[in-house]
Formats: sequence, C-alpha cells, structure tokens
Amino acid sequence: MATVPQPGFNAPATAPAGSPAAPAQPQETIDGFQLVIEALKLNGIDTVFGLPGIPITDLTRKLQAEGLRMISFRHEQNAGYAASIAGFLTKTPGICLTVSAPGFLNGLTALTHATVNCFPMILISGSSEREIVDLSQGDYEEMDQLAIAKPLCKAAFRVLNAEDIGVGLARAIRAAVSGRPGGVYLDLPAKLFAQTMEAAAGKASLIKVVDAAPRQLPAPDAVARALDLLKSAKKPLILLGKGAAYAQCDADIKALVEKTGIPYLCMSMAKGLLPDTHEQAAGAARSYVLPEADVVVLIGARLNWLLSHGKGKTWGGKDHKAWGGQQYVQVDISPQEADSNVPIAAPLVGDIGSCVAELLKGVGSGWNKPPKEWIDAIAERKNKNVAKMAETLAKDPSPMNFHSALNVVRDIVKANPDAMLVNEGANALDFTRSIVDMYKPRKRIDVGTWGIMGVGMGYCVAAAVVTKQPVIAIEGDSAFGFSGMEVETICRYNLPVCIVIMNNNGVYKGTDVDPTGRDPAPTVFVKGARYDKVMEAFGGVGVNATTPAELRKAMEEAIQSRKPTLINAVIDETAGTESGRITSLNPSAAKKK
Ligand code: ADP
Ligand code: TPW
Ligand code: MG
Repeated sequence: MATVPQPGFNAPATAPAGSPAAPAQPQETIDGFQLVIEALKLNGIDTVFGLPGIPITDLTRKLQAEGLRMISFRHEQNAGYAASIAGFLTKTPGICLTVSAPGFLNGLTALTHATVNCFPMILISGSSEREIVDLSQGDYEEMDQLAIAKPLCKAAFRVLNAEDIGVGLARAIRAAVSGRPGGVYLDLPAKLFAQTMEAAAGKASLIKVVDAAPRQLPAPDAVARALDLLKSAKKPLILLGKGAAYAQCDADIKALVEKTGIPYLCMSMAKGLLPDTHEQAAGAARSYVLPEADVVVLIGARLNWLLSHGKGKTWGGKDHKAWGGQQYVQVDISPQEADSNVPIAAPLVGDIGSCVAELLKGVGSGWNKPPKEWIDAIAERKNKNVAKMAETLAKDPSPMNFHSALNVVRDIVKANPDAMLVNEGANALDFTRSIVDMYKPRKRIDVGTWGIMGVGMGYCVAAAVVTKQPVIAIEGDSAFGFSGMEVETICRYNLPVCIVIMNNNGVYKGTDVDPTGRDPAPTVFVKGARYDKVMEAFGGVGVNATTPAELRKAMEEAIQSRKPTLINAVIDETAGTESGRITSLNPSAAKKK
C-alpha cells in the first residue's frame, strides 16, 4: 500500500497542528495493482499462471512479492491450459494472466478449451486504452478484447474503475464455478492499475465470494423417475464422465456403483474414479456393453462425438444415424444437456454430489442387483479381451512399438498410483488410455472434448504445482511439439515431471512420402530426432530409450529423483494408424468406407 502526498502536503512541516497552515494527514491509498492482488487473496487464489509484459509486468512482480505463486510461461497458451486444468483439479478457477492483444489471443484458445470442457478458469488480460481502441486510433497492442472474448467463453467482464475490481473478480469467480463450470474473461485496462483510491474504501470494496458454486439439489420426482427406470433395467450400465471426476464426490460414486452392482465405463478423464481393475469395470468389454445395455446412467458425461452421439453401430443402432434405443438417466448440472442427441427418459438436473447422494438413498437393502446373465456375459468378454491384451503386451519387438513401451508405463503407474498422468497425441493417446490402468480419481488429464494437441506441458506444470505429486506425461512426438518449449519452465521451477515422447517420427506414423519427391510429407518429422536433448539444454535429465528395459530404468529414476526428465522413447515408425482410433472422422477414410 502506498502513502501518497495529499493536496497541501507541501506546507511547512513545522506549522503547528490545528493552524490553518497545518499539513493534512497523508492519506493512505491503494492502487489498482494492489486491489487486484487483495481481491485474489481474499478469495483464496494463491497461484497465477501467465506471462509478463505491458501492462501487467508489475502485477506479476507484485503478485510474487505478496506471496502468491506466479508461474511464468514461455507462451500464453500453455499458461492458459495450465490454468484450465488447475480449475478442473481444484474446483476453484485457474487464473491465467496475459498482456494485451497478442498475449490475450494466445490465451484465448485455452479459455475456450476450458469452456468446452466445463473447467472453471479466468483469463485476466491487460488491455489498452478504451478511448483509443474505440476510435481505432492505433494504440499499442490495440484490440477490442472484450468483444472478441465474449462469444468464446461463458462470461466476459471489464473493470474500468478501481472501486469495481472487487465486484469484477467476484462476478468472474461465480461465473466460472457455478452451474456448468467454464472459462471467464476479465478485461483490465492499463489505466486501471495506476488508479488509486482511499485504502479503507478500497478494501471495503472487495468481495469475498460466499458459496461460489451452490449445491443444486435434484427434484424429488426426477430422482424417483430415475430410480424407477433403473429398477426396470435388465442390462444397466453406468457411464462416468469427467464431470463426475470434477465433482469430487468420489466415495458416493463408488458407493452407488457398488451398492447397485451395475457395471460401469469411464470416459477418459474419469478413469480411476474407481480403479480400472475393479470387478465391475466394463472398459475391457466396451464394444459389447454399449450396444447391449438397455438403461444407461450418464453421470457427468455428454453424448457428444466421444460417445458417437448415442447413435449408430456403437450403440447397436441399425445404421450410423440411428438411435441405439437405450433409455438414459442423465445426471448433469445443465438443464439444457438432456435430449441434445437422443431422447433422455430421466434427466436428473443438479450437482453430481447431490444427485448421487439422492440416488443412493433409493438404493436400500431391497435393491436387486443386475441379472447374473448380464454380469456373466460382460465378464466373459472382459476376460477374453484382457487375456488377448496381456499376450500383446508381453511381446518384445525391436524396435519398440506402442504396446511394449506402454507396458512399462502401465507398471510404473501401477507402482505410483498417486502420480499424475498427462496424455496427448493420436496413437500415443489412444493406446495409453486403453493400456494404462488408473487407480485413483483425477489422476488422468488429457486432450479432452476437443481432442486438442498442445495441452501437454501446461498440464504438466499445473499438475505438479497443484498436486505436488510426480507427473508422468505420455506424449506423441507431434503433440509434444505444440508446447515443447515449456520444458524450460519445468526446469526453471524444478518440477517433478517425467515426459515420455513416443517418438514414431511423425503425426500418426513416420512413413509417409511426398509423391513428387520434393519435400518431406506433411505428417513426417526429422527422422531419429533426439527430444531428450531439449531437456538437457535446460539442465534436466535427458534419456534416449530404445528398449523397454531402458525406458523402465529411466522412468523409475525420474520418479525417484523427482528431477525434470525427458525420455525419447524410440517407437517403430510404422506402428501407428492414421488418426489413432478416430479414423471414422477422417473424410478420406470415411469415403473409403
Ligand atoms: P466426458 O468428456 O468425460 O464424457 P463431458 O465433458 O462431455 O465429459 O461432460 C461433463 C458434463 O459434466 C457436462 O455436461 C457438465 O455440465 C457436467 N458437470 C460438470 N460439473 C458438474 C457438477 N459438479 N455437477 C453436475 N454436472 C456437472
Ligand atoms: C491444436 C490434429 C490430432 S492428433 C495429432 C494432430 C496434429 C498429432 C498426432 O501425432 P503424435 O501421435 O502426437 O505424434 P502419434 O502417436 O499418433 O504419432 N492441432 C490441434 N489439435 C489437433 N487435434 C490437431 C491439430 C491432430
Ligand atoms: Mg507421432
């Protein structure tokens, strides 16, 4: 807090008190910088991800000086992804702080990603002078940021006066975490930071948000409808999505699954809500249970492309557009989600914690577990598929392929169930998701709803900072390239991150050639690239691993030492498939069908 001279301060200091010439008492004031910091602190926000520059350089310094963690990145997009996943992991908005125009735009992709994935995040950007921007007079980094952000996030606000900083942050926090969580933009023009106001009034203007994400209880008749439908089921299935992981009501979800005896599937980031090795886990029989199930309970999962929109062969529909005919209970906080793709017989609108608690009350001692035939049929498929997978994993081809490398990762994650697992790529993503079992909630974080490349290193930084646990990142070589320079950030903050690059020389595989013979094919990278050297450049540990044994040793050492480590896992360049497992969405592949 600065003490600034008030009018009359220059009067002689010797003048007797009370005389007309007496100086007024210096008034304690507070400026915009400090108000922003106090507002964040008051609301329990202790970490900011960002990148300095005009007009927020001093804000980054002052945040640090005031004891907040200011994690400074090499590119705003990665800071934004870090903020988005911090929001997912903590249920409090992750904060990303950027400079105006280009920095803002760099952060915007992550803000939209947060919104699309229902993660609470606030992008705070400095901006240039309104008067100049609105007349297009060519200010430094001129851009109407608020207007641009609005259609791309859940809510957007601008604060013009220091006395509104408290309100601005309070509105941003509420918008980010209440209802369906999402990304919020908060525009802070440069002039705001230098504004001062009387300190006591400034402090009084701040708002500590009470109950930012209020419980939303489901209606009793909706609960009864859901339970009735479930009781009628012969082949019920529970499908857990990342909303269920976000909700942090792990014990009740486990109780619901176990008391009902219903088999369950986990969407990618819900893996580990119950261990993948749980006897009711049906993941290894996914392609059997989806078309066969008659009643499906969706908990925090949307019937979007990741679930084939509830339609087509995946769900037993007669053609690719046909509804599979399943009856659904859909537990979601958004009242608009039901019927977005197929009819929802029993929508249950409320927060997942409250909804699951209400469902549990209806699952008493008289509850009939699913018919034995259903459970046995699933077990049969599951055992067959697990045995087949074990056979594949046991092979030791040279060069390594995805399976033999991921067999190692699978063991390491099993031995370190508290470690965070970051995952992106195409084959590197799909194989990891199906091969590497998860044992605890919110440990697996990945490309999410958009299947976005580039989240990797931002996620690693946030996961390490927020959870303090070791982080393992399984990265496609292409995927890594989107955020690779943040290896420096990982080294700078000395974070316990072990990056494994599944290096197959390119996007999907490394074997394409330019038919004209002129250039490298668009999907192919420098052959035999040594990504481990990138880590060494910044003082971390780099390892080139050509066998599972080398990979295992390097990963064990990384977890043990907690040193930033990058392992270049050399994978057979012919091993991958085009688009990993989503070949059907590739127009040329679809045409061939
Ligand atoms: P996945 O990709 O894992 O299938 P989605 O992102 O499609 O998951 O779905 C997550 C759903 O969870 C969204 O529809 C969102 O509204 C919902 N959701 C998020 N948090 C909560 C919560 N606390 N309570 C209820 N629903 C939630
Ligand atoms: C922001 C398109 C999907 S997957 C992928 C790209 C470029 C890379 C796949 O290669 P990688 O994995 O990572 O080496 P692997 O194991 O199959 O070889 N830009 C963005 N997001 C997406 N999804 C793409 C492009 C894409
Ligand atoms: Mg690759």
